[in-house]
Amino acid sequence: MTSFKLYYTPTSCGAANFLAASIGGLTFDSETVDLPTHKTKSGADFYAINPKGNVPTIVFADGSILNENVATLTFLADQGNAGLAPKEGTPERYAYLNDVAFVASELHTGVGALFNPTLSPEAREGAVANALRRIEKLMVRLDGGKKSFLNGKSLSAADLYAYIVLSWTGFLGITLPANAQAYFDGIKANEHVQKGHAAMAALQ
Ligand SMILES: N[C@@H](CCC(=O)N[C@@H](CS)C(=O)NCC(=O)O)C(=O)O
Repeated sequence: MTSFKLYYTPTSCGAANFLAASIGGLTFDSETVDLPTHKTKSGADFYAINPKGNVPTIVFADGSILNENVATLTFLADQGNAGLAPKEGTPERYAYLNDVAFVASELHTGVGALFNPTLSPEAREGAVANALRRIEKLMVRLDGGKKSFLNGKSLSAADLYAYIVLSWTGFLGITLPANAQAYFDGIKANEHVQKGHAAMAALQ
């Protein structure tokens, strides 16, 4: 197995990567980052590790990094043993990439935009409506809530990512539609997800 170190925070999108690595049974080094100051827990300048300053960041033994969720989650899923991404070259693989790219480009950006403290009340209203539209699109993929997982069968790295993004609505005071809340609750209650959270909590 490739050795690597994961930089993350317990509530950001980086957490989905910790869960994917942990659920996949990977042995890995990790460190949390304080995003407002861009300092790692041990006090290092995070910009010196990743010039973009964002988590997730995976640093490999040769010093190279990955720091986009589509790539990091897929790498972790492929390295692990939990079937969090389908095999390369299969139709299921492209469907998985379609899901993880949707979460990154639409769901994450739509919900994440609400953390901007400079939004005027009008702009915030528009941003909430936009985030809810993107959550609705997620629910279309989940057949309105009939499916418990994006691929209709089993937990994938795309579900872990969507789950973490949906968790932000709690901090933001946004009420999820009932079907999205049920999807979120189902992923949260998943035994593998629970174990992943416990492994993360043990490190804090
Ligand atoms: N383009 C990246 C964005 C990742 C991202 O937005 N990370 C956030 C946490 S959820 C972050 O690190 N924000 C702090 C910063 O960018 O300085 C991706 O899609 O993976």
